[in-house]
Amino acid sequence: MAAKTDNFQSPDYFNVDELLSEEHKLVRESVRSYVKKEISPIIEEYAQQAAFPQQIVKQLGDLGCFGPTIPEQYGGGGLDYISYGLMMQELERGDSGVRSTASVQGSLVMFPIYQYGSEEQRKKYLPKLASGEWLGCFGLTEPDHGSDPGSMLTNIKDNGDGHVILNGAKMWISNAPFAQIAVVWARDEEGIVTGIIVERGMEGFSTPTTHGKWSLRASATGELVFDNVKIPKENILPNVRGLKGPLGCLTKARYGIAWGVIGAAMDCYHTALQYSKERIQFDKPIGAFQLQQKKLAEMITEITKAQLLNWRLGVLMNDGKATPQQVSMAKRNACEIATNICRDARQMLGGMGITGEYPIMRHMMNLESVITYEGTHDIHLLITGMDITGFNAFK
Ligand code: TGC
Ligand code: FAD
Repeated sequence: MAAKTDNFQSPDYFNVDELLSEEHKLVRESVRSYVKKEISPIIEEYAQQAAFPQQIVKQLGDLGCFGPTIPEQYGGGGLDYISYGLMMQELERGDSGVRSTASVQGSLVMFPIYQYGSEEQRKKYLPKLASGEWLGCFGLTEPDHGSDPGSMLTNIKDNGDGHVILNGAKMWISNAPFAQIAVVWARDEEGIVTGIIVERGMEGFSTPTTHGKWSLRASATGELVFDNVKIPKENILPNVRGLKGPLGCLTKARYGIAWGVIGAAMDCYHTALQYSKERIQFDKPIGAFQLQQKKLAEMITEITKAQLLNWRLGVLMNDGKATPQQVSMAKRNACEIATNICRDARQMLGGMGITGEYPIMRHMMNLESVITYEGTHDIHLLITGMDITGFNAFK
């Protein structure tokens, strides 16, 4: 397949750019240029082959996409949440799998080590993760416990010699097959959820690859299997206990997804708009027909609403005022509208819409994962439902 030229132009119908600082725009431009140069030309081929483009790990580290909100002294970017959101938007405009790699590394591996780790753990792991020298993964979901991680079975037991013994299995873990370390959530002997850093090479630890995905094909997914893995106690994250530990990480990553999927939606809108001006049927560009204009008008309306919601959420995050429930609403809304936009865009391209000549079908398939992971669409609806009524409809 020939390498692709990327002529993406970002829609900004309500001049949202005026709400951004010069730094925000610079960050966005640098990630957008990177995606045009290094991701768009190759990503379709990797997705078709179901292969992970390993070179992006170092590239994303060099670009500052790993842990952009982590302080610079640990190798992070020291940036604000709007910069972080814009980075995720641009990466996912390229491919959800690329954004996934960055989300997991920054929000689910670096964030817990920074927030819940000891100073020694921060110094040992964060700079290597920030630079892309090491890749990390996050193990919460288990084969029998997905939406309900509080029922997890994976456990650690004190070995009495300064080590714990880890047993259990995690499933659906992004980055697992290539990760040097895993932040794993397991029950301790009191039954309390605890975070622990597991390193590749520890005896009894393996990461089998998950095959056969029709979605996120350019992202590596695997299992984490722990068979009596002996781990030094100093690998336990000392500053958090309970399910709020992993859920706190998810809030950061879900925030990034809310921005990210709008990138995928913008790419599909841009592609469909261009196509509608060029494709002639019944002697007219298809963009001149009302039914096609309805699709495009609704796409840009939803993109614009989501851009404004993301910006406002970013301001709340910067002020430390955003609630996890607000993040859930933004993640759910963004995934829903992005999924619908991709489907409409695909239809606008007719038969060409199902091919790898255009990015739409890839985005569409990717979004089926994104609307499922980090809390399914229905779980986020129930989070909003509980927040507004006070009734818990999960259990
Ligand atoms: P619940 O009793 O509600 O909460 C337990 C404790 O956690 C606190 N909490 C949160 N804290 C921070 N952020 C959040 N989003 C939080 N949600 C809850 C809560 O206040 C409580 O604290 P405390 O101090 O009282 O102990 O817990 P529950 O067992 O009833 O479960 C609630 C539920 C269903 C909402 C939650 O478990 C959930 O979100 N389920 C979905 C699971 C999920 O999202 N898994 C994601 C796995 S990771 C992943 O998918 C990565 S993909 C990455 C990629 O490739 O990009
Ligand atoms: P289930 O929880 O079994 O849900 C099945 C259905 O039941 C869903 O529709 C759900 O909404 C519904 N449901 C469940 N409970 C309720 C309820 N109380 N009320 C109403 N409906 C309900 N996990 C990680 O830990 N780390 C990762 O890096 C990671 N990466 C992933 C990458 C990919 C490509 C995928 C697909 C998943 C990944 N996940 C990861 C796992 C992901 O978070 C879970 O798939 C997700 O949380 C849902 O869990 P489940 O698949 O077990 O579905």
